[in-house]
Amino acid sequence: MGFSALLLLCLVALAIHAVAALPTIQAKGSKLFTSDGSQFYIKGVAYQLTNDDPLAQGNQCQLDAALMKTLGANSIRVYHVDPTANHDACMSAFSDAGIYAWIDVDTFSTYILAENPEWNETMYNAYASVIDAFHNYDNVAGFYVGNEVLTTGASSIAAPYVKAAARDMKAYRNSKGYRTIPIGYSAADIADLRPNLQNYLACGSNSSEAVDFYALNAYEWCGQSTFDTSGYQFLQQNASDYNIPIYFSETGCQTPKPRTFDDQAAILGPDMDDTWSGAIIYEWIEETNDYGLISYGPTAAPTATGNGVVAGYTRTGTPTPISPDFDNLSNHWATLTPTGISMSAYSPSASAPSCPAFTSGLWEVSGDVPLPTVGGAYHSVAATSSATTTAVSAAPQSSHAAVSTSSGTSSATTSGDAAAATASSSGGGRAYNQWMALGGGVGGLLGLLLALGIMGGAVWW
Ligand SMILES: *[C@@H]1O[C@H](CO)[C@@H](O)[C@H](O)[C@H]1NC(C)=O
Ligand SMILES: *[C@@H]1O[C@H](CO)[C@@H](O)[C@H](O)[C@H]1NC(C)=O
Ligand SMILES: *[C@@H]1O[C@H](CO)[C@@H](O)[C@H](O)[C@H]1NC(C)=O
Ligand SMILES: CC(=O)N[C@H]1CO[C@H](CO)[C@@H](O)[C@@H]1O
Repeated sequence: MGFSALLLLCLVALAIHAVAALPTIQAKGSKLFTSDGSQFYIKGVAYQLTNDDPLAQGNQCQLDAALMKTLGANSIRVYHVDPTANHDACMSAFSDAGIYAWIDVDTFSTYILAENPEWNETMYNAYASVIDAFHNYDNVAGFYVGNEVLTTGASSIAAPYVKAAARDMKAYRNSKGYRTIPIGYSAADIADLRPNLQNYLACGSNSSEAVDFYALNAYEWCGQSTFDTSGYQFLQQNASDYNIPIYFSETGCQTPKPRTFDDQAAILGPDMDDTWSGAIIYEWIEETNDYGLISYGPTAAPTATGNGVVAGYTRTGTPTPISPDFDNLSNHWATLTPTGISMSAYSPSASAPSCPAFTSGLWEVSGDVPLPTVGGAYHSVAATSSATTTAVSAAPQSSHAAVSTSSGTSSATTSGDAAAATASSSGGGRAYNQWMALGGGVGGLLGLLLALGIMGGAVWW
């Protein structure tokens, strides 16, 4: 066998490998596309089994990816990763199952704080290291520079820091010659901030300074509801002229049970599929917050340890679907396959929204202000004047009031539950996790106060 035969063999092997890889995801205008030119709609699941990086445990990923494939998922969202770990086994397990990953680049020690926002070199380097670690996997769909950083109008002073992080990570991605993996933000669904935050992160004449996509964690549709009564019609109205992709980065109210996931028919159907790019369901594993689609075994004592048990739940092993929730979601997704438009036939027409004006207590950023540089500060007019001390106790109340306004009178009670669910799961749960992770000191105390404020708010309703 000569050299050229060997070369041919190598080329064939390469070609087979290339066929096996998934087409990559990119943003064009307000839509997501695969590199083979089809519009891409997310059917996703939030995947975080413990505080540790779930993409560093190959065997576990294989077990989970196989069942996610039967669910009909094409995406996962992962909140915390360790850029120094090896992710090859997990990323190929998910790739083989046709599943993309949406990854948060911040973690417990590096996320942007709403009350005391910073965008500094430590954070820059940490976010960049996650992009370095993952950019080479074809099935990385996108990165988030933040999750639910802003939760009140007063905390809008943190928005320029979020936007600066996106600007710098996009520039970093481009400077390294990485493919244009979309970089965006995952927002809490706070009616007070709607549509200001959404517009702010996309606004301005320089698209290098805007996020590549905007994603929303929304729990408005609970039990028997409809596009018109759930509040989704307002989400749709606010997004119909949006110039960048928008999707649900968390959704799936879990009261009342069983979960029916009827909202998927609105998101992935004619009501919304011309504007929205799908949804990620919160969440894969069943744990205290009771949003799980699967479990790994019976509940354990809260203090039990060993055998993969953390905080009362087994978090490794073979996943077992929770019935009927898992099948309900699977049945919906099997019937919902929007095709959208092909990339070549699509000419984006929407221009960037205008930057929202300063409105005291609601949006405290004055239009298209210069963004902070790394290590630099942005000084808004109101940053020194207002609500820093009242923000924690005011937050749950204003989001509650806002949600019931947005959802219409007939569903005020259920939407109140949705707000409580959001606060105690993704908001309160995250604050609690942050407190756990920080352990003590000033950060721990702040986390504890946040957790008590948000959870106390949820109970107080
Ligand atoms: C950067 O900001 C983070 C998050 O606020 C903070 O924990 C860290 O101490 C800051 N680092 C530096 C070097 O200022
Ligand atoms: C757009 O923003 C980028 C990143 O801040 C900057 O490097 C570039 O000079 C800006 N372009 C214009 C035309 O202002
Ligand atoms: C956005 O939604 C809010 C309700 O959440 C509604 O009051 C407002 O009119 C909507 N704005 C647009 C531009 O559709
Ligand atoms: C869409 C769907 O599959 N809905 C089902 C969810 O589960 C309940 C309880 O088993 C069924 O009644 C629904 O038909």
